[in-house]
Amino acid sequence: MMSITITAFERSPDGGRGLARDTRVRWALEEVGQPYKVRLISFRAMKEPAHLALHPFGKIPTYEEGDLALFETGAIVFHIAERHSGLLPNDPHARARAITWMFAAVNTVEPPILELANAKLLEGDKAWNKERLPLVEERVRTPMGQLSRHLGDGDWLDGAFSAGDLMMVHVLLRLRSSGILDEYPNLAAYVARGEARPAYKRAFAAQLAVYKASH
Ligand code: GTB
Repeated sequence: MMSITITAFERSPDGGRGLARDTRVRWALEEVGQPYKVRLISFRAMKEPAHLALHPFGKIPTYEEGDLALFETGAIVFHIAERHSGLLPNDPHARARAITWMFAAVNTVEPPILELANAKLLEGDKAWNKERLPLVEERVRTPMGQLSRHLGDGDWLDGAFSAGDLMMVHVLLRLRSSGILDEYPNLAAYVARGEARPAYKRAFAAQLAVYKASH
């Protein structure tokens, strides 16, 4: 097995809460038991040619394994899940459904959550923000209510824990500080179930160590 190197923020703006997107890649690697190295990148270096050659959009994380270089956490976690056992079921239909949940996490649930984060972080000082924010929050609550109904009293989205749950839990974590996650007790418990996994704990501790070293 080739050695794996990912990139992460040199100084994460998330306060060490594991919200930057390297955490989901760390988590996937921990779930399948693959060791990895981390190259820390400054915001400036992220926009320079060397990093842009790895990540055309100038972001973290990236994933390097031999002469393979990947970006986009959905694709990286999918790659990890395909090459190692533990993150995708073997049954072809169950596997396709788990992959569907990975896409649902990044394509349906994450966009309104990001929009809410942006509305708070980047547009908080705009005169129209107070009027717009409730609309943005409602666009988060709609898929949250639907996801909550789908999950019901299940532990995971489709049977056993999969890469779909890994992506979804990490996407939902970003909502916790808004209070909206706790409006859906079964989703809050679902996220807590993800955070209780030993692999998540190792990933969280590793990103926290980077944060502490930089602050
Ligand atoms: N779709 C891409 C993926 O999933 O890989 C998105 C990658 C992405 O947006 N990366 C962010 C980045 O590099 C880091 S995670 N941003 C730097 C830039 O664009 O210049 C985003 C993030 C930032 C801060 C917090 N936080 O403070 O809580 C959480 C998440």
